Amino acid sequence: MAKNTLIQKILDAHIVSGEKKAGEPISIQIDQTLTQDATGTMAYLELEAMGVKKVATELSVSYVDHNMMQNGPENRNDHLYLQSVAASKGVRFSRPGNGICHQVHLERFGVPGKTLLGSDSHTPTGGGIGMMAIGAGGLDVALAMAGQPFRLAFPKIIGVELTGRLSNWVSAKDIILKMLEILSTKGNVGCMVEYFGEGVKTLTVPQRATITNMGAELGVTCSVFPSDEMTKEFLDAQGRGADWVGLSAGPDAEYDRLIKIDLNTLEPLAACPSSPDNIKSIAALKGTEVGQVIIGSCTNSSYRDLMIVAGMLKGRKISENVTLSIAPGSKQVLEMLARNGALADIISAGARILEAGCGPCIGQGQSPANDTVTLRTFNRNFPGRTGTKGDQSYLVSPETACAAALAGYIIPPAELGIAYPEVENPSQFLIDDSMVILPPENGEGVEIIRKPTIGKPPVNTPLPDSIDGVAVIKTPDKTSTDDIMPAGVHLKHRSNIPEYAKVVFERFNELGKETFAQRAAKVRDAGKHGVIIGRDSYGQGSSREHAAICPMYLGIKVLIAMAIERIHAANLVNFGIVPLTFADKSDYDKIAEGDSIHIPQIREALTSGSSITATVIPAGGAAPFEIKLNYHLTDEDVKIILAGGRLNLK
Ligand code: MIC
Ligand code: SF4
Repeated sequence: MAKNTLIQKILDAHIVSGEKKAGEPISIQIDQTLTQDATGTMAYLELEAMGVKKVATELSVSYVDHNMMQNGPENRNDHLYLQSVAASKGVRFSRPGNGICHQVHLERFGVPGKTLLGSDSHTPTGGGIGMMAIGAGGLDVALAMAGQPFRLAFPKIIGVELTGRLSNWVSAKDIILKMLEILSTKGNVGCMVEYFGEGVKTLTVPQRATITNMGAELGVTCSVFPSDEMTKEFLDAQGRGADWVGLSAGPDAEYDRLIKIDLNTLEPLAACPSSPDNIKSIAALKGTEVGQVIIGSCTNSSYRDLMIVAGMLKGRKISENVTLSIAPGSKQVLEMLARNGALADIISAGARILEAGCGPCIGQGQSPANDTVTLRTFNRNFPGRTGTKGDQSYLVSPETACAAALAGYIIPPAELGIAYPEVENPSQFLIDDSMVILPPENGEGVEIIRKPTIGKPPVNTPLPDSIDGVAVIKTPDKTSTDDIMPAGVHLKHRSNIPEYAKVVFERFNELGKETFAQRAAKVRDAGKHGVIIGRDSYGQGSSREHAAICPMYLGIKVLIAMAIERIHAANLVNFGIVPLTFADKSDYDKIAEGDSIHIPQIREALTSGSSITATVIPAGGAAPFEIKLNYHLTDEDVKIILAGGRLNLK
């Protein structure tokens, strides 16, 4: 049992209810929230539906960073809604062009020791500055803005002791890729990670943030670094020294699990297609031809990262066979590079400069050609996320990415034969918050702008007494929320559920056959209940609650999987879909798409906490059989599910 950890200290300062024992339900007070535009429109529509007049948090910021292509009116309609609703509810609004929510929040708003809840799975980036920063669905963030505590399970705490120092050309990204090799993306639900040890002192805040950012890929709730002299230096340079407090674990801290990483022994790594935990060394991949390199995303687009890249590119040209695109993390980063001349070195080398935002990371342009290797400094390489079917996307450090852009193939950056660029931590960042619009003291008179593509949050019906279900789809291991609700060209429909619901599970649709949406709607219109059958680690990846809302809209009532990831499970509950798991994992193999699944008296079972047995009637005519199902729901979860979702509970 963990004791005297930093995570426990922060939890102690914020706990509202519950028992401090791993796995037990607790609730914590949330100090700050963040939303981004792709999840934010729904979150604020939900906040409005709850009748909230003004947010109750210390600080809430609404960012625009995902939907910026403005291909058609939808994106700008979203921005106008977000800007006006922010003014009306007391939320700060970070305008398009100001940067990626996690990068900007770290620079301008993060405070050590505070809690941050964000409607984006990479909110844990804030752990780099010593925050307890957690990703959640939009509805949970709306509830936090309304002043309600956030519900989670008391974590198992994984301690990671860092010793030594990174060698030149080895990057913070390689530390988190090492963690992914050790822990994988599966089986870490309910854990939090705490970094400590001598090696921590050698890492700057942006480097720490790269590591906490990709904790999301481990599936842990959050990752936290201590707040030390490095943190103070960063906050001082951001003109926010007054926000600093020192924070660390007790000298006798104990962890539920201990991992040790000697930074001296690390080498450049890559997450190979198509999972962030498919790790190989760059040395082993040497010589692989590369067609595209992109540097950016909330993982690796800080001033430090792009200065290293600029130093590598200075006076050189990129390979003829590669395109190199660079998306800076924030206006602060971009403007500093522009003013100190580094941007000129980048442009001169042949890079294509994108605006400060998520861009290609969420499939907004820059899809690679077919059968081409793309090297990205991003955090996710789920199949098709680039916008190209069958993509070969590798996740690497900025150093490794830039080396490949120069060479045309994968090469350990140290072997390029160029000097390692020394980058000084700025003693003063460029501070200009003019792109963050402050809300008026009293926003009641503000008119909320609703263009025609701004819909309403759909509401579910209460859970029926029994499930008369049909298995509409059976999905493989690690089905991600990108598989459930694709982003890319469909991202602009986030505020329009009937439109977006047409592409649920698009990746699994087969040409010439009925789509998932059509099959689910048929089941629903026949008065039956849609069931999804999932495998291990179902719902990994993004926090998008659309992965619950759109299936719900199509009549899905139950998910049965081997294991369900934390944020997605919470989103299912919030929208009244029952998350169940197989008691015997081998039952997964016995069920086929189209089978009937009957769960008698499900309401009664959930209410009394008794076990659930379902009867499966195979569509092929084989004999019916029974399967046992488990669930891990709090009393509050059951109340929400019975009502058909949180919005039905007044
Ligand atoms: C992502 O990286 O997948 C996203 C887009 O940032 C999502 C949020 C979303 O789907 O809008 C996330 O990580 O939560
Ligand atoms: Fe944006 Fe990509 Fe970060 Fe998600 S992971 S917030 S899409 S940059």
